[in-house]
Amino acid sequence: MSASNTLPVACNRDCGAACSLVAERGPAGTVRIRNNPRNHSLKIPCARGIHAAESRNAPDRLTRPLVRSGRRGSGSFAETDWDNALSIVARRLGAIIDTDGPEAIVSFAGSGACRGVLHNTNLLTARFLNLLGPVTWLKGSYSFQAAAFVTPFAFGRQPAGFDVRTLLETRFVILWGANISDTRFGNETEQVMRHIRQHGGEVIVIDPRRTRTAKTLGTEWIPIRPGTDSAAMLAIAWVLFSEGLVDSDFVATHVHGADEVRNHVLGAADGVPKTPEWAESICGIPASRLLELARRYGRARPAALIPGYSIQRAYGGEEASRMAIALQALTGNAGRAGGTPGVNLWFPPASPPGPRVAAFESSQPTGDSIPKATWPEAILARSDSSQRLRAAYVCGSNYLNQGSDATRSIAAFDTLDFVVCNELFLTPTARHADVVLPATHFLEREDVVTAEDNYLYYSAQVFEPAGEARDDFDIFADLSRRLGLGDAFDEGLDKASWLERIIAESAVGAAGKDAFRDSGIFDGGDHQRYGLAPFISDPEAHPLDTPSGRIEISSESYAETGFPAWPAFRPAPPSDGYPLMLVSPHSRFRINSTGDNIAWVRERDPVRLWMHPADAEARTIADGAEVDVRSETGTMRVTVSVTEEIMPGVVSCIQGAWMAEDPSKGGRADGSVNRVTPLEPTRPSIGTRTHSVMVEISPSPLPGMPLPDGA
Ligand SMILES: Nc1nc2c(c(=O)[nH]1)N[C@H]1C(S)=C(S)[C@@H](COP(=O)(O)OP(=O)(O)OC[C@H]3O[C@@H](n4cnc5c(=O)[nH]c(N)nc54)[C@H](O)[C@@H]3O)O[C@H]1N2
Ligand SMILES: Nc1nc2c(c(=O)[nH]1)N[C@H]1C(S)=C(S)[C@@H](COP(=O)(O)OP(=O)(O)OC[C@H]3O[C@@H](n4cnc5c(=O)[nH]c(N)nc54)[C@H](O)[C@@H]3O)O[C@H]1N2
Ligand SMILES: [Mo]
Repeated sequence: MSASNTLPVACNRDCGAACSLVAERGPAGTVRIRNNPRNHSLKIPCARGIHAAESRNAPDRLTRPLVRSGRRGSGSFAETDWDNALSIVARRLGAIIDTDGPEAIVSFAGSGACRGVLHNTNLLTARFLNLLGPVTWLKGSYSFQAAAFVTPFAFGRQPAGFDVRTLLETRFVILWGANISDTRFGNETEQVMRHIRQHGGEVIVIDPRRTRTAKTLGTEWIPIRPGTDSAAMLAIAWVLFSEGLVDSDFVATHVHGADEVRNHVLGAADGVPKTPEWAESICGIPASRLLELARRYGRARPAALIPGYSIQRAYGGEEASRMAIALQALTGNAGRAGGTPGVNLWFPPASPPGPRVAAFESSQPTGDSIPKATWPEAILARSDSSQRLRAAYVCGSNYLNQGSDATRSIAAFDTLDFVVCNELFLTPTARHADVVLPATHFLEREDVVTAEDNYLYYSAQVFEPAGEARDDFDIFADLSRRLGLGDAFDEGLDKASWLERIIAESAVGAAGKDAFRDSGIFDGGDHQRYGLAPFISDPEAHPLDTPSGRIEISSESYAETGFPAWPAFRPAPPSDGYPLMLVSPHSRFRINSTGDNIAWVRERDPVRLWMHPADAEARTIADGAEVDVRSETGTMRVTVSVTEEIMPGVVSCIQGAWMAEDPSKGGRADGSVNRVTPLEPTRPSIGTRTHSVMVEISPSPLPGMPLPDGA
């Protein structure tokens, strides 16, 4: 650990940003974190990075290995030493491999520390488990499964991402289900939007909630019913086609499938023109407002349409992602400076490459996969067969809390013989493990951190590990040796040597390493990257690797999935008796469930169910009351906030609250929303659809009473 009192660090969390910060050590072990003064002026870190020491120093950090001593999930554990804990893990995993093969082990790696080059919970877990053989892994993404699935049909493998600085001169932006002032999508986006607004631009926010983005950056808030974005977008396309607002020159040279989309939009195919009136009854936006928005959008040159991930974490979310791309292609904005291709701002599957950085190598596990969105079903389906899955390795994730249908998730874990979890805290998932191994916080280790934009960051070690906590790297290296794999995991090099090597082989280079360690920042230079640029400038010389070589807004290949070639609105299946729609967005102060146990976070973002006054009155529910939220899947109890910042007919509860220990035994209103979200995915991508859940809400019978069955 360096002796200096001011050290560069970089936030290693999963928001698409990666912020360079400096940590100043003060008297008596105090540490103050602030923005790195050498950052570009557009870069603003968020409260989670500035307050990272709150989680490092949290009183409930795990400091010793734990071995379960009571029923699974009961929270009864005995502390033990590392030698004993690791020998149990090695013995249990080894025995399962001997009898059932590595296939019986499931990797539950996750995004807890996902931006580190060395200390990366996804990569380290994959590297270790790969050494055991073809283990089973979870395929797909909770974040952007539908978007990642459909985007290659439109753009092929060409990166379609872009730097947000390309939008500085843009004066018309639609943030479609994108709450960027909370969820960030890079650390420049908020400032770029502020700049656009200050220079007279329009920033339109389409969201069922009047978010902080709508309030502080938006010039207009348009509420929309969740899961109906593709209907509103189709109506906008209807106006574009009907009023001559399609950029026919761009379409003629760069776009495939515009005729099919037009036929669908005008109703030639099914006899239903997708007019603003048609859309109004579905999405709740008045037809006149849609018409007027479409005209302004169609005439603005350039216009940036920026979807959030929310619109595709919904039933039929694939088609919302496809329509966002189609609109930007039809208006020529995909090819115009300051326009966008209609993909998300933070889009790992399609980001243009950043600075070269050597990897601590690890491929995806080579065994079979099960879809991430529906993993409990896959485990339960096999539980009585010869292919029974027997063990889970959890690292950097809180799957029991974050996957849909918590009851099924717990039931699935209960069929496993052995669960091991590397964690900083006793999360609901860790509580269901047999062995819990205390892991370090990112401020307790040195790393190189990657961003989605064109930078690399250096993160120094600021604190000693809490108690006996160890780096995941060391845990896996030790386990590998105990499993007879020698130094296959670390190749005989320690962490410091790996980092030297990684930095030397990166764009930083051996010559630049001292400056990098000193400033914390390596600038890749070009911040006007636009992944589609070569194709846009010369589509004949640089065709996309789609079948037509062009942007395919209707796709014959997509039709092979069983859904229409063109994007079409797909309503969520009816759910009798559950009239309200629930969304579960991401909290400003947490990262998913990370931070829910931190007092600092809880004070700032208490878990509340937002409900419109009209919906509350109809159910005689008062502000501050405890309510039961019921879906076909389950029940959760939560405190209500009656507010006009959500549209009628929709309720909202931020995701990520930890499930209380045993809610059936009495009443803590934990607001853990995945008690009510269904496992039935959106298709064909098999993605989660946590933003289109039908619920009914009633006052809790008596505060503190047990929840009804199915909770
Ligand atoms: N502060 C913070 N930032 C984060 C995260 C975090 O947990 N906290 N998580 C990170 C991760 S892992 C991800 S994947 C991203 C998630 O990014 P998103 O998926 O974009 O984030 P959400 O908060 O789920 O939704 C964004 C907004 O969409 C609205 N919304 C919900 N459903 C719909 C809909 O059907 N249509 C429309 N138009 N709007 C809808 C919500 O009210 C919310 O305000 O954020 C990343 N950034
Ligand atoms: N209802 C609903 N559910 C959702 C969503 C939604 O919008 N609505 N969003 C979904 C999305 S987009 C995502 S990405 C998932 C995220 O779900 P998860 O991937 O489970 O992410 P987190 O909840 O942040 O849990 C990460 C855990 O990693 C731990 N951790 C942090 N650093 C380290 C480390 O260095 N080592 C180890 N071993 N552990 C570490 C943290 O303590 C934390 O418990 O949730 C999904 N769930
Ligand atoms: Mo995510």
